[in-house]
Amino acid sequence: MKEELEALKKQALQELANVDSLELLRDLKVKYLGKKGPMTEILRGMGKLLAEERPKIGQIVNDIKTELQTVIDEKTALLEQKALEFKLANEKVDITLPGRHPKDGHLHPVTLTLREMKKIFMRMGFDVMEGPEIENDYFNFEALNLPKDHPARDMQDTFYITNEYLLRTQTSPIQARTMQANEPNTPIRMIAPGTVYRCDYDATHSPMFHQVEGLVIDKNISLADLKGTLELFLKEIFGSSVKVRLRPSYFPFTEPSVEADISCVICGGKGCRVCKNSGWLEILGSGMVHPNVLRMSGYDPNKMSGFAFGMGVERIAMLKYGIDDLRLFFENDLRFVRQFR
Ligand code: 2NL
Repeated sequence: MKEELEALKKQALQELANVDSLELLRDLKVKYLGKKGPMTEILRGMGKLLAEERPKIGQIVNDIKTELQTVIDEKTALLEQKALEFKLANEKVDITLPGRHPKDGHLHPVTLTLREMKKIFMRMGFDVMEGPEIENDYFNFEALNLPKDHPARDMQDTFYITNEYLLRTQTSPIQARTMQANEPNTPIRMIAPGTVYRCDYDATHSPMFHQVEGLVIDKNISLADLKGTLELFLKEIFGSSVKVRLRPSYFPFTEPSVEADISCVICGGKGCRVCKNSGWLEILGSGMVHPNVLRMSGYDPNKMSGFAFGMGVERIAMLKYGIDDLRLFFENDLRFVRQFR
């Protein structure tokens, strides 16, 4: 019996020594230590042995079981370690490979143009003020010398929300609000950039577009200040070789009113399709603030004077980048937008 057990142990140890995978190791454990294995068999058959033999054989069987279990545990640890090393060696990630990163976005040409316009005015000492896009009739029209039933209200194709509220048709209400928030006769040097709305849609009009208006009020502000300011701005945004001319015009909120043209940035003034062979492009409207507008917002026209101007951001962007259809800005065709990266 003893010899049989010794032989069994020797065979088991030999097989364990040769095992090289966790699966085979599990099989061997079942084979030698499992419920149907020889050890269990012997222990179960102990009853047939002589009484004095039982403890000895039991001891030997248990010692062998313990020894085999120890070898199996060591072997398991060794094979698991090897399996881990194999994984670490084969599943390594090359962290020096450049990552796949999402495509960079960029600013829309209208935003780029608006930012450039703001920067130029900020360098000239203008404050940048904003206001609500849903305005009331008073700030959008009345305070700008456009009383109810004034024919100039029709020019603007207003989107009304109620009798009193509307989508602002210009950013001038921001300026009227600023004037009224000030102590009377406080000097102002501001621009009012923002989105405005008019019921109109074709190659040169969008129901939603952007404007920059400007307002300067102080003692002794004259049309010469207006001309100098506009000329500086236009030379900054279109290049120093651009020529500027003023023409008389009409706006209800300014008197006198003038429109500014620049020499055509496409043909340099020789005449082309864009300037309709005139050599000039209409670029903005402006004038000296109407005494009624000053008075209504707490400024004394006998002490203070001012100039104001307004221009479309899309129009500036179209001329800067040579875009011939305003609708392109708002169609979200990436083939168009990506050209301004
Ligand atoms: C245009 C013309 C203009 C103004 C806007 C203004 C504002 C105040 C007082 C007086 Cl608070 N005027 N704004 C003046 C003249 C022209 O805009 O063609 N804009 C696109």
